Amino acid sequence: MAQSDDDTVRYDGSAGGWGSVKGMTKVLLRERSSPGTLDTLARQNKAGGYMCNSCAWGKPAEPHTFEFCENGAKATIWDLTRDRCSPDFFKQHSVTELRGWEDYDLEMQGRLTAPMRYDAATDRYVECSWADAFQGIAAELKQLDPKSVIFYASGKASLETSYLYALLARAYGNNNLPDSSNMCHETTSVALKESIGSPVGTCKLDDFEHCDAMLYFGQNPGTNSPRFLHPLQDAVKRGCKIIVFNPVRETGLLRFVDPQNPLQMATQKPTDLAHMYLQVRPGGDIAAIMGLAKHVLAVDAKRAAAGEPSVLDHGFIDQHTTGFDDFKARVEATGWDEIEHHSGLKRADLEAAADVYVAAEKTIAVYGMGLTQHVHGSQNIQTLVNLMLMRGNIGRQGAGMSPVRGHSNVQGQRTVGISEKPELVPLDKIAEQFGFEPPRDEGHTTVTACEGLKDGSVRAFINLGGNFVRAIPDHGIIEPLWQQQALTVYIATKLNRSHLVHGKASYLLPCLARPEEDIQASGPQSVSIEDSFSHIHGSWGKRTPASDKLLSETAIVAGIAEALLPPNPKLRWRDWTGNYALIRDAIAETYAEQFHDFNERMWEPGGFYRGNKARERIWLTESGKAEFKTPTTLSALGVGEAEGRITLITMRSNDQFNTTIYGHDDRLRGLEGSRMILLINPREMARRNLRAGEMVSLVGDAGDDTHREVRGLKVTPFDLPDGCVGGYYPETNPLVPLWYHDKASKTPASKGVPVRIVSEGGS
Ligand SMILES: Nc1nc2c(c(=O)[nH]1)N[C@H]1C(S)=C(S)[C@@H](COP(=O)(O)OP(=O)(O)OC[C@H]3O[C@@H](n4cnc5c(=O)[nH]c(N)nc54)[C@H](O)[C@@H]3O)O[C@H]1N2
Ligand SMILES: Nc1nc2c(c(=O)[nH]1)N[C@H]1C(S)=C(S)[C@@H](COP(=O)(O)OP(=O)(O)OC[C@H]3O[C@@H](n4cnc5c(=O)[nH]c(N)nc54)[C@H](O)[C@@H]3O)O[C@H]1N2
Ligand SMILES: [Mo]
Repeated sequence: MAQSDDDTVRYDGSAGGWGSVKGMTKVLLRERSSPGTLDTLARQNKAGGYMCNSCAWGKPAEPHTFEFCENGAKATIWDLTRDRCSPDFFKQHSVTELRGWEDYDLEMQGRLTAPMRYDAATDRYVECSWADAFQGIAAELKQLDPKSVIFYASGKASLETSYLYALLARAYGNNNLPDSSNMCHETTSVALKESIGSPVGTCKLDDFEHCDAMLYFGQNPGTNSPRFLHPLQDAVKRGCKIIVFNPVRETGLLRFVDPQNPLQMATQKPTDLAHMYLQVRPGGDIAAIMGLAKHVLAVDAKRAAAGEPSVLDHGFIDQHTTGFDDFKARVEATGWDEIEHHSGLKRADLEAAADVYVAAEKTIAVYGMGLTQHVHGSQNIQTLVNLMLMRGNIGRQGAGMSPVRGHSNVQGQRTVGISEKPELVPLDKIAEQFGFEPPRDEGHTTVTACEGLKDGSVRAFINLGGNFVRAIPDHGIIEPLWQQQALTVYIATKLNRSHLVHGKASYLLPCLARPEEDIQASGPQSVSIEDSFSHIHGSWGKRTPASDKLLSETAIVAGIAEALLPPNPKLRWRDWTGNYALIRDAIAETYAEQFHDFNERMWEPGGFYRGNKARERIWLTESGKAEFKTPTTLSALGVGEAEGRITLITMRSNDQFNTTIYGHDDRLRGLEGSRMILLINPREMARRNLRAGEMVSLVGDAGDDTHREVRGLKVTPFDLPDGCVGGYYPETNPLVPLWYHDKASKTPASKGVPVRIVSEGGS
């Protein structure tokens, strides 16, 4: 930790370097990881090896000696702990008692070891057989209206499991297949699809070897995708310029010391990453991008007057796009004063950034939750697409849109059918392939599923991983409603809070983790996942399972399906469980163009590419062209300014994976020891008469009549723009209203939450 000149807390070190080695070692020692963990790490993310269970960053065909990062290692070590949360543990602790524990302490109990059902008489989870679990779940589900049951997935389970899970929901009778993506990159799936006809990014990993500039919005690679730091460093060394738009000065975008480079480790002299770092106000990106576009047009006009070549790609715009004239008119009509006001950035800085964009022949736009988690998140993304289209920066090497996905297989789950949107799934093909009529009506998203809990129409929740109740907005309101359900089923590796606020009947079904060996009737099984760049990789688990009572996620899904559904010779649950290659054959039949020869191709180094039409400039949009979408607002926030109101960004620390908290530090931001903090700049502190160390509450200020509050936050001076504060997810989730989400995709607006600060007195 360091105190800067203006007394804000910050980190003076670099991303990577010895800090990352220490961070990893700390978890390695504390987690008492089992012998062989280091072997597993050595195989991580390499062809024929094990694909990390952490983030979805690409896996290069020519990997580094160690193709894992501090946080990927933490995730693997976390899975391979020697600690066990066995049925004995539940004999000692009632569920009501455990509900009083901290989330951190729950997961620290270690791996779940045996299937359990909730016993109301003793208020305990008690061990049961797998057969009893499957029969019990099926009996409950048969009594319910299929439309009242949700099949949620957190984006980790393999393509094989996910495909079966989606079939299970549809054969049972619904499209209620929301996924963690509904809180994450659903904005991308909707906005990119509308604009360029692709729900996923258009880049491949090797595009980063060819780009001249990156426009880098709201994504934090140092913590959330640290293996990205290598391509970023290589790009900068080649002369590529990275322009960052982020309210927080994230260390991972400023300085990197490559832990695999002995010389750099010895000298600890970092590579400076960002060429310009623009601390945009939260929700100010549309305005910032309009500013960039405005300067591009101004430069173009100047060049035209001087008889010089245009900086716009007119050939591309004419042949491949619609809507340019409208967008251009809006940009020209937008004043610099509005742009500066909403973005919080200076005209001169935006012009300098646009000059870099104009000078670059090839540009990649990178983004994450800073763009997707806003009320006008779709417009954030679509305005960025517009800027890229102006210079033909989509559909050629070294250029394109690069959303950085979260969970390790979240994109893949959508690819193979986990989707509440029937139009995204080849339902006719499924009907033909499996001889049942899949439902055609729209299923529930995460947000509408919560609304269903509120109005009582949702009666049961099957959870393929995740910690739904902690991850969602308004969790203080949803938690009690969750408990009124007839049934909750949790397929999980470790205990978490969602398991303890169960429905009337509840089952806790422990599964193998991805690094573990999965032996079925035909022998050891491999699985597959899709990374952020639409490449599919095989993954072998080799480690001895945490308990001999664990089943694979695939076997659990098939077990429920077999007990629940009427016999259908085409739904070969038992054969599929016995041999996952047969599931891959079924996937290859449903998605022939993308997954042909799946079983062979999945072992290609670097994975196989399933293709993306937008990359070939074939636009699967309504107009058949790439569409410029004129934004209707300059602010991505859902409410305007008001006296006392301030915007909260909910953040991830370097010591967490979503709701899993590894520790209470946030090394790369220089923060230590507590997650109950409120980050705020000294100017805002002075304006609001706040002292460093003082305890405050945050109170929701979204303008509805629901009271939302989080107490006990310690005021911590931090370098942020005016008008905003930072707090951690999931602790501050009770402040995010359920209805406060992206207009088009319903992704909760977790980066632009309106709140007020209330002093608690004392410090
Ligand atoms: N170690 C670790 N790795 C992870 C995860 C984890 O929790 N821990 N989570 C995984 C998952 S599921 C996901 S989705 C990804 C998430 O990875 P990211 O997309 O990086 O998500 P966040 O860290 O939530 O926020 C990203 C950045 O947005 C910035 N930001 C906030 N508001 C704005 C804004 O209005 N505009 C701009 N331009 N920037 C803004 C924040 O300061 C932050 O640096 O990471 C994945 N990887
Ligand atoms: N305020 C706010 N809210 C947010 C966000 C934010 O930035 N701000 N981010 C959102 C985002 S991007 C996401 S993706 C969601 C995350 O929401 P979820 O995906 O639902 O949550 P996780 O915390 O990733 O789930 C952790 C649990 O998954 C289980 N688990 C871990 N590994 C495995 C496995 O291999 N198999 C199975 N079956 N289970 C496993 C463990 O029991 C663990 O406790 O949260 C969202 N919520
Ligand atoms: Mo995510």
